[in-house]
Amino acid sequence: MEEKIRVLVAKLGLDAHDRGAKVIARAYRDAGFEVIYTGLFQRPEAVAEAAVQEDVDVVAVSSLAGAHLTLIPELIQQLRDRGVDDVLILAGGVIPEEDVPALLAHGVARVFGPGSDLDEIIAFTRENVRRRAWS
Ligand code: B12
Repeated sequence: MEEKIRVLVAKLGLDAHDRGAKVIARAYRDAGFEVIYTGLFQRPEAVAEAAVQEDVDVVAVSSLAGAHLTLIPELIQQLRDRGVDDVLILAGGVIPEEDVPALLAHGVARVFGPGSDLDEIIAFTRENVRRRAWS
């Protein structure tokens, strides 16, 4: 049987908007992924640690409170510090277009803004996840 893709849906910092994260978590679950949700108000270190402990294939960060340019690069650094360089990192939420290039340069694979189509998110994730089992 094919192994399920494991996704960590994460909320960082003081951002209390959790609807989008829950919508994304449900969409992944309905599509057959294994989903772990961090809950609100997590520090980048805690999310990186959870990604290691849960051995996830995807870290999916939802950000709506404007701290994406600080907290997402910090999370990516924390992942690198733990030797994690093969997970697919996705971001979504209220992220201005002009901030997207900086996030991509840090290693985010794609940013999905408000109104993003859930099927497209699922398809993108499936196509771009780098399964360790396959390498
Ligand atoms: C509902 C809401 C709230 C609710 C949140 C309830 C909850 N439990 O989530 C409440 C009332 C609590 C709230 C509070 C605040 N809010 Co508010 N809120 C909103 C609002 C109106 C809608 C957000 C929402 O739920 N959308 C529905 C979900 C389903 O959509 P979504 O999250 O965008 O998700 C979609 C995509 O973005 C994407 N996606 C999202 N995350 C991810 C992650 C991944 C990995 C992927 C692939 C895709 C993805 O997929 C989803 C489906 O398409 C937005 C305005 C807006 N238009 O976005 C403001 C907004 C986000 N809030 C804002 C603000 C300023 C605040 C407050 C600071 C207000 C205040 N002065 O108190 C507080 C902050 C509280 C805090 N500590 O964070 C600003 C943020 C501005 C910014 N980023 O700089 C916004 C943009 C309003 C505005 N135009 O000013 N808010």
